[in-house]
Amino acid sequence: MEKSETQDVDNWIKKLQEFKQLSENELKSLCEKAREVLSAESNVKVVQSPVTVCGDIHGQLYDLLELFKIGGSIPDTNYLFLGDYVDRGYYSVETVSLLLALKVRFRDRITILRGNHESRQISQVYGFYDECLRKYGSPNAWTLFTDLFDYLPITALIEDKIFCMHGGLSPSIDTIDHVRILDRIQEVPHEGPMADIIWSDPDERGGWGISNRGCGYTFGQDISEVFNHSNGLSFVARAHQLCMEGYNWCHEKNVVTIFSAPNYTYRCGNEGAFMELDDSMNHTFVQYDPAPRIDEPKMVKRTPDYFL
Ligand SMILES: [Mn+2]
Repeated sequence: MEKSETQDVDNWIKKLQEFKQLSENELKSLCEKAREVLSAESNVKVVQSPVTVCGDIHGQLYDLLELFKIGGSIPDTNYLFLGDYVDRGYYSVETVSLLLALKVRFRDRITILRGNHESRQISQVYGFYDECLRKYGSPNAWTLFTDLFDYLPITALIEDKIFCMHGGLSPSIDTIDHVRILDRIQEVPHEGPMADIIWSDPDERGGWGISNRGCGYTFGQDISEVFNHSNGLSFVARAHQLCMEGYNWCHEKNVVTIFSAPNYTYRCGNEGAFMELDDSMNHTFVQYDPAPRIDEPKMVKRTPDYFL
């Protein structure tokens, strides 16, 4: 980037950190730059340690800024985000704009994968479309964002040892090489390997199961063990499910779930967490509580019934 462009992006980052949205023209320019950066990335983004791995954010900008405060800011700390930046929370527009601006400014310091909410179909239903309409006065911003989401990579591989995605494994994928040859530049499909990677969940039942989400599959410990063994992996790291402690090991440490939206939807009472990997690939989980906010609803703790 030229110096003036770098200054523009730095200004956007500053604005967004102050909870100010970008203008539609700035957003258009940001999405063009981000498309260039993301389209150069592989379906399996190679990531090196040290890196900090984060799960769902869902428009909770106060908590994302808190996460950076605790975990270190970019570019001093490297980050890998596992998707679900939008929907549910009050600041989806600013949250996803900030992550994209950081990606454009520091492309080697941050990796952002695609979650099931980074899609046209889901974000029309769970809040992002309405927020774009409210904040920009037309669906243009939502169209810019969702057209860009098609370029997000779908998995990352840290030091050949930790395979990362939003959802989980797929019955149509036995090897990581198989992910590399998928055509990912499209809306999240309803079925097939790309849908499974973005939608699936680990389960206590063995084998493959039907998911009650209507997309993806459930997979048992037998599946995770075989996949990790045949791909030479230590474990799979994914997001997509609320964890009361912010993270949750399952399948005898073959799979870990990371969830970084504390008090999800302002009522779940859960902690957020992220996973720090040092340069020897040792992992540490850092848990955190919701950041104080001035203009969001009072926090009500209640047990969730069902969350996507
Ligand atoms: Mn999800």
